[in-house]
Amino acid sequence: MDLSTETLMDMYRKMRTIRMFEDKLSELVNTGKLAGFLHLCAGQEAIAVAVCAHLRDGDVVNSNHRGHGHCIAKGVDIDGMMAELFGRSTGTCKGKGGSMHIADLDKGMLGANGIVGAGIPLTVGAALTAQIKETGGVAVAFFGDGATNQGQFHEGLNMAAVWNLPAVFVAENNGYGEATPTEFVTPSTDLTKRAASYCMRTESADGMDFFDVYEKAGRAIEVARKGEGPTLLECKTYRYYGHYVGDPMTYRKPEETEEWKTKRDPLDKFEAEAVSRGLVEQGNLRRIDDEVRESIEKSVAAAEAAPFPSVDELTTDVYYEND
Ligand SMILES: Cc1ncc(C[n+]2csc(CCOP(=O)(O)OP(=O)(O)O)c2C)c(N)n1
Ligand SMILES: [Mg+2]
Repeated sequence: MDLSTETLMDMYRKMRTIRMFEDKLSELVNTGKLAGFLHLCAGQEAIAVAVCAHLRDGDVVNSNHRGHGHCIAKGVDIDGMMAELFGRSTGTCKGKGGSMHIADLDKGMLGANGIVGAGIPLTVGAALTAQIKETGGVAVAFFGDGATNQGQFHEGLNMAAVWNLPAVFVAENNGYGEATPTEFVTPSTDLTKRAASYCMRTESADGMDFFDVYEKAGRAIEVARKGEGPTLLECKTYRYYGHYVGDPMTYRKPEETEEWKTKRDPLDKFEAEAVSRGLVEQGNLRRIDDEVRESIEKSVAAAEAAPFPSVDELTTDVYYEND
């Protein structure tokens, strides 16, 4: 494996930040301190971090409604994100986007998206731009299993394949779309089969295993960067929270969730492997835990103290003016 101790610790820090960010949001909503409709990605951290580890500054990602992890993995600042969720003017989008519309173009984060599947054609467009301008850039779409039943998925994959675009389509197959099990609405739970009709290369990874995703995403991104076409990368995973914060979760048994949490947790798995191979020291990981916890607490305090956008901000950043 080509990962240094320093890089591994950085990967762990990012995964731990996503986990603690999501756990904190759940607590804030449940204690009435934060309002809004939130979809948390705890359990799915390894995918975002392992994929984004291969991306460069000029590369871009598109996300979905469950997008906090993708933002953090692509380098969006958590203070800005927290303030955004609190609707404050210091937020990533000046408090006017919220959870499902966080975008940070400077970081190559083209946006979370509340419309299931909508990040896919945006990714195709970004990949086409990279191809035409010969930037060597790669565009990545993160989406769920449910999105693979959308027309946008099929149209997007078709176009990316026909034009041999530098794109990677990352399907986070967490077994459910809202309360519906994947097998109830999708003929095969092996989503890579869907790429066959577009003659697209595929990779299938254990989304709970950072190292597996890292290896397969690395190949897919390298192929795209070399101009050898797109890949559909399926990552099998699980979301620990419900579809949204407040979901009563009557459609799945608590034992099922418990099994994933206790036996397949991506952070535990990463730690067990990295420590047993002598790549990182456990004490350093605990130090990172403490630092991340403190940074999340600070981001909440700063967000709560920040002002709301003023009324004259209402019509700014809404329409693009061509000057
Ligand atoms: C076009 C569209 N249809 C329906 C919805 C309502 N909706 C929001 S999330 C979701 C489920 C998405 O499931 P999946 O793609 O598997 O992502 P997950 O929530 O599991 O991460 C649905 C149906 C929507 N937002 N957009
Ligand atoms: Mg899903």
